Parts: sequence; C-alpha cells; structure tokens
Amino acid sequence: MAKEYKRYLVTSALPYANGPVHIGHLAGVYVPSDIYVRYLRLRGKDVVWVCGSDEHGVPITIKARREGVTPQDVVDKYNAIIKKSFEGLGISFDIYSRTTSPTHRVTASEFFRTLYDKGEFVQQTSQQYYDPEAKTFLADRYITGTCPKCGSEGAYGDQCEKCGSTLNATDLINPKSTISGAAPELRDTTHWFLPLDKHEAMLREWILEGHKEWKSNVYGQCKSWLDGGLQPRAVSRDLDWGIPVPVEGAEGKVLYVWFDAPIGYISATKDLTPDWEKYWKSEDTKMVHFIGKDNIVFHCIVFPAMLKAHGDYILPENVPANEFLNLEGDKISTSKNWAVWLNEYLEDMPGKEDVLRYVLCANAPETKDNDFTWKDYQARNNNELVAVLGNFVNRAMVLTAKYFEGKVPAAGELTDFDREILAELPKLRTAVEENIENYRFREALKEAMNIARLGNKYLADTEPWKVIKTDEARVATILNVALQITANLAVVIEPFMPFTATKLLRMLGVESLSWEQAGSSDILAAGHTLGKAELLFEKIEDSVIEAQVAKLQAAKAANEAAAKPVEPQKAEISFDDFEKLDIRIGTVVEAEKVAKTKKLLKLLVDTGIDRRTIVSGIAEHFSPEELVGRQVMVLVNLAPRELKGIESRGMILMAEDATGKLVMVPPTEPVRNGSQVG
Ligand code: B3M
Ligand code: ZN
Repeated sequence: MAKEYKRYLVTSALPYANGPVHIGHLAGVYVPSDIYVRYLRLRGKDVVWVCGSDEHGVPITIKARREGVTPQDVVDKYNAIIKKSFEGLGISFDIYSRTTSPTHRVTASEFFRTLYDKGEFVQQTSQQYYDPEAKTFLADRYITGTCPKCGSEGAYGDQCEKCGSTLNATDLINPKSTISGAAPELRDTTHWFLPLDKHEAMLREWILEGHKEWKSNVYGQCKSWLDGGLQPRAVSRDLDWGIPVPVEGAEGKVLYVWFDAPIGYISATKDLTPDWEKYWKSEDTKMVHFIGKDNIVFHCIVFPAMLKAHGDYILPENVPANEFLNLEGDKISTSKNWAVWLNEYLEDMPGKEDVLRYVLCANAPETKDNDFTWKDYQARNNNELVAVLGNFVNRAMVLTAKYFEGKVPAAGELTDFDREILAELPKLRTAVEENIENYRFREALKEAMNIARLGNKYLADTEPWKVIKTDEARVATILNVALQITANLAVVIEPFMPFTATKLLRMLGVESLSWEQAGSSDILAAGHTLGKAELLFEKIEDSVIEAQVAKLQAAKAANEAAAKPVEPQKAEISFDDFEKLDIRIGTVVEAEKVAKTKKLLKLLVDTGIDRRTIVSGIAEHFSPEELVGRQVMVLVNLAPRELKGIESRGMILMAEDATGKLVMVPPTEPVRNGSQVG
C-alpha cells in the first residue's frame, strides 16, 4: 500500500531571470506541474505549489554587462515578463517568488551558516584565474580562448560551443578575460565545499534502494552519479552578484547559485504561509520536485545532501524530471534565439492558451526527447481539439437547444448501449487519476480526451437528429446521456485545459464541479437550464502556421547576423585618395519606383550644385513617399552609369547591417544643400 500523505508540497524549477520562458520549459516543467496541482486541488487536497525566479548566477551578470545595465535591472525585467506570461497561460502557482527577495537572502544565509557551524563544509584552496586589470576572479564563462580539442577561437572556460567539449578554464590556449581583454593569471582562492562523499551511503540507500519507482531516466542518472563516486562540491564563488557568504573573511565571495536556488523553494513557502514548517518538516508531507533533466543531480543528490546535513527537513518523495523538447527538429536555444517564447505566443495567439497547453502535454518529452512543430500544433488543434472535443460538446449543446429549449431533458429507460457507454465514465476517470498520480500526463490527457471520443461515438451510433422525427422520448434520453458526458469532460479536462473547463461550466450553467463527481451519470439534473453554447476551439489556417515558422526563421537569421563579425578594414588609402571623393548633402525632391524592377528607385535630388537623377537600389527598404523631402548624403562625382535605360549620376550613401538592412545616414539637423561632407 502506498503511504497516505496529509499534504503536498510541489515545487517547480525556478527559471533563470535572464530571458523569457519558452515552450521547452513549459513542456518539461510547468505544464505537467500545473496539471498535477490542479488535479490535487480538485480532489480537495492540502497542497502548496511554489516557484519563483532564479536571479543569481553568472549568466545574469554577463547579460547585464553586455546590455550595459545592472544585474538587478536584468532580473527585474525578466521576472516581470516571466511572471506575467505564466499567469497568461493559467500556470497557477500559489506563489511566484524571487531569489533576490529579503526573505530568501536571510533564509539562504542562515542555511549556509547552520551547515558551517555544524562543520558540514570543508574549506579548500585552489588556483583560479584572476583578471589583474579588472581586479576580480573570473568565472569560467568570463574567460575565452582557443579550444585545446578542436582549435577554434572563442571557446569558453567551461565549454567549447563549436565542438561541444567540456573544458577547464586552465585548458584554454591563450586565455583572455572577456571583461578587460587582459590575460588572466592564476591566483589562490579559498572556497567552501559540501562533501557529497560523506552523504553517499545515505543517498544510495534512499534512492537506489528506496525509490526504484522513480522514472527510469531519473533513477538512471542518479545511479550513474552514485556509481561514479561523489566528490566535494564548491558552494561559494568569487563574484559580486549573489548572496554574500555569511562568514568572516569571505569578502567578495557569494553563495554558488545552485546552493541558494533550491533554498528558494523554502523561502517561497515562508513568504506564502506562516505555517511553512509543516510543509517542509513533517513526514506527512509529500514533496515533489518538477524539473528538467539537466537539473536532476541538483535535486536528487546535492539538495537532499544539503537538507540532510541541515537536519529537520524532509526529502522529496519523487522527482519526475522530463527530457527535452526540440523545436522543428533543432535543439531549443536561448542564445541562438531558436525558441517559441511564451510571452510572444500569448500576444500572437490570443485565446489559444489551452491549445498550447494541450499540444505541449500531448507531446511532452516524458520518457525521451520530443519535437514541437507548428504543423503538429495545427494538426492537433484541428483534428483533436476542434474535431473531437469541440465537435462533441457543440453537438450536445446545439441539439439540446434545438429540441428541448436548452433544458436538460429527463432520461427515460436506458438501453443496454446507453448503460455500456455510461459504464465507461468511471473507468476513464480512474485511468486519468492513475496516470496523473504516476506523472504520466500524456497518457492521462489521452484518457480525458477518450471521454469526448466516447461522446462522439455515442452520438454517431444513436443519431438523435434522425430519431427526433419518430421518437422524441428516446432523443431526450440520448441528450441526457450526452450532457452527462459533457459534464464529466468539464471536470476531467480542468487540470489540462482550465480555460476550456471554465467555458464548459458556463455553457452547462454550472458554478463548479468537484473531481468526485467525475464518473457519475447524473451530474446534471433533469430540467436544469443550460447556458449559451460557445465556440471552444477554432480551426487554425495554414497561413497562421506559416507566419509562425517564418517568424522563427527570421529571429534565427537576425541572431546569426548579429553574431557575425563586422567586415574587416579595407586597405589603407592616402589623404589624396580621400580628397577625390566629393560627398555632398542633398534633398530628395521626387522619387518613384523604376518599372519592372524590385529594388530600384529613381530619385531626383537637389545636390546644391544641380538637380539630378540618381537610380538607387533601395526600393525594398524605403517607399518613395518617405524619401521625398529627406536630406541624404550623395557621392556626386561618381562616373555616370546607365541603369534600366536611365542615366544615374551619383550614389546615395547608407549604412548596411549584417542582415542587409539599409539605414539612412542623414545629417542630424538640416544643412544647406551642397554642403560638403569630409
Ligand atoms: N534556474 C536552472 C534552469 O532553469 C535553474 C533551476 C533552479 S531550481 C532550484 O534550468
Ligand atoms: Zn572545441
């Protein structure tokens, strides 16, 4: 018999506040945990669900430096974007906190101090790269150099992105600090380490013996870590962004982000309820961590060792980590801008929150990496949500409105077939339950959709639209059954598609339903007045999908262009060479497209010297109307050329970026036409 728990504590990985959340995060962590928690709530369980932004760590300082803002600016910006977008998708955390909160600072600090005072850390001195100009130790990501494995430039101190090798900063050839450009030097630095080896026996026993039921990907990763032998891990860093190490003589050192972040779950619970201890310190609590596969070691090995070393705290009962979701066949990448960002999706696809939730759950990478494609998104919407769920509900509602004025008709005697159909409902409910409780959300969703499939089959077989001509009493029974199936759907799909469930309740004219009502064939009383039928889902056209795919490609191209190095300088010229160029300011007087060309505009320009015709290949970047009246830079003594039969006398000067985009370089205030540039 599985243990009965009095309450649940659910945590979801704290997203780094250095970018918005994308579909990979959603499919891996937030959609499944939202389903799990909504289900527990519907069952009336005592559950708290905590999350928040992870706001420390080196990537945030790098982003801040690159954008010329402070790390606090970066995390303020993304915390707000992430929080709002989660709300938009109906991700229903009880609290969405942040690791820069005052509560967290104190909690993490005290946690460290307790372990320190108990002698749970070891101190070790090692050599680390130091930037003598910026006067700071350098995190691995702040050092670049030549990769010792593949010889390519620009490898980082922890990894070469070209060949994928994991590196040590000291392996790099010709290392350079990305802060000052200086060559770093090795200096001694002292850090605190959590001796994981000391907790190895406990972890082996707890996981390898005690949790054989964990998902095989999770269990397997834990086993290989444990079999490899655990080493002490540093829990502090030389960095100026983070929670200061609360020990004398630790100036300039902060808690390692992976030490403070999981403690964020505790701080968030504290901010949520004064009763937080009963969730963290009672064996009656079932704690579940929802994470992606790259976080397994931290949640199954490191954090449990921290909790044990501290004492008092419970360990997770399960850690249902997911694999990764790819996008259109490629790995999702924040740095390459290859992602569908939640905040943009919500803007581009208003009213389609549940479509995304549905697709991400139906296709969740539960046991292996999976692929999201816009084609599949469209197909699942059109063939499943519209054709199966929407179609069934719509028929039940519309026929009841038509034949019984929108009131639930009383059922007469049931046929064997009716009974057979209704007998499926409790079975389907149980199937959904068992799958959710065992973290098989795809399967659970399939079973929930089977209720709609059952409904469609029932209507197709009983054909009330034909029977109505001869036997209204029979149609009353049929629609009663169909409406009971609809009410079952309203309950069971809530965890997966809460927006649709709300609509369904409104359509059924019901305030709320509890999970315990699912499986029943008399949820709706005879004579009950239904609400108005609403459209649950609409067909998504090819053009919508094509626009999204084009948007992805464009974002990626822009990103690649931005990463391209600027053109190298051309060969040196003499002052005399330069003097030969006659560049003037002129005003565009007339502009028109050159017929039968895509790129060419014919301009009449007042150069101050004369009015002349110039043919310019800028039609894809500027419209004739926006050019007229504008001042431009003109190379006036370029030899005349004939283009499409028009003599062009001069050249308009513009800046061209790596994507080929043209930008005008006019004077910042009006000057006399004919003024010389030099
Ligand atoms: N921020 C890593 C991640 O988003 C990290 C999770 C922390 S959970 C305590 O993959
Ligand atoms: Zn390499």
